[in-house]
Amino acid sequence: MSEILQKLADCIEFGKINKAAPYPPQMKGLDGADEITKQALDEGVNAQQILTEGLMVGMEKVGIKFRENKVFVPQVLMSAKAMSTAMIHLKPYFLSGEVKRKGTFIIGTVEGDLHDIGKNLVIMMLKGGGFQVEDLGIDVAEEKFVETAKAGTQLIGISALLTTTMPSMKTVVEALKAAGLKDRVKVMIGGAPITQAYADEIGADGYSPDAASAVDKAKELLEIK
Ligand code: B1M
Repeated sequence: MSEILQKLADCIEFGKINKAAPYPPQMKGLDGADEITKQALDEGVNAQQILTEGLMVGMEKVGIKFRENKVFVPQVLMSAKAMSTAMIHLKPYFLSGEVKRKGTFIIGTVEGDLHDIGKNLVIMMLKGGGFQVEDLGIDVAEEKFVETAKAGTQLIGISALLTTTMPSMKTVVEALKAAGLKDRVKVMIGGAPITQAYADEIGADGYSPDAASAVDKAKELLEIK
């Protein structure tokens, strides 16, 4: 990994948002995710590389430390904030795709689940891919998905990061069926614990493992070339 991407991964791992941030104490006065992302883009590093070889690497490390109880929620929140700050700089690069509207897409994180970094990345990629996206946010109840779908959408995206909130995806699919919307509206699901087998099990129309392939899957589901 290049030195700048390694620095960026460290900023995410240790939750260094920007130069002014006093946290973490050992990185006080140093550039943070904000400045280093800008610098990497200025130096011509590709936005996709910054995301996958810098930001995601740092977040993966935080995830491991979190699982092993080596860091706790406050530290992970600082990492999430550092990642979101960096993503602001990447947004224009992922949005610079086609401007033509390909279809409408509503997306949210399931009820009980507050994770939104992955969902926000999927939104960026979809917008860049030409979709019009409405973000319902986090902790979205099934009624909200159904009500918004009634107003007219072709595709609903549901994200879940917790094994305990995954079952709410099934609740949404069933609520759409009960409302008579399932034939008109396709459902795509994703998130770290989600698999194609789970999508098949709950009757979702599609699954994608990451934000980039979410665009291809959305096009496939809506039969867009
Ligand atoms: Co949470 N957390 N967390 N957390 N957290 C995980 C998910 C966990 C795996 C950590 C661990 O133990 N290693 C674990 C879940 C274990 C499990 O369910 N088996 C966990 C836990 C336990 C918890 C709490 C319960 C902790 C606690 O309070 N004791 C709590 C739950 C809160 C709640 O939701 N009710 C909690 C809280 C938090 C924070 C708030 C501190 C923070 C979230 C901040 C935020 O999102 N704004 C947080 C974070 C940051 C994580 C980790 C470290 C990172 C998640 C992330 O952002 N990854 C995570 C560990 C990990 O995943 N390594 C963890 C980066 C992101 C780009 O990837 O979201 O997977 P991801 O998205 C990918 C794909 O999955 C896919 O595309 C994205 C880009 O490629 N994708 C889709 C996602 N959605 C998609 C939708 C699609 C298609 C693709 O179509 C619609």
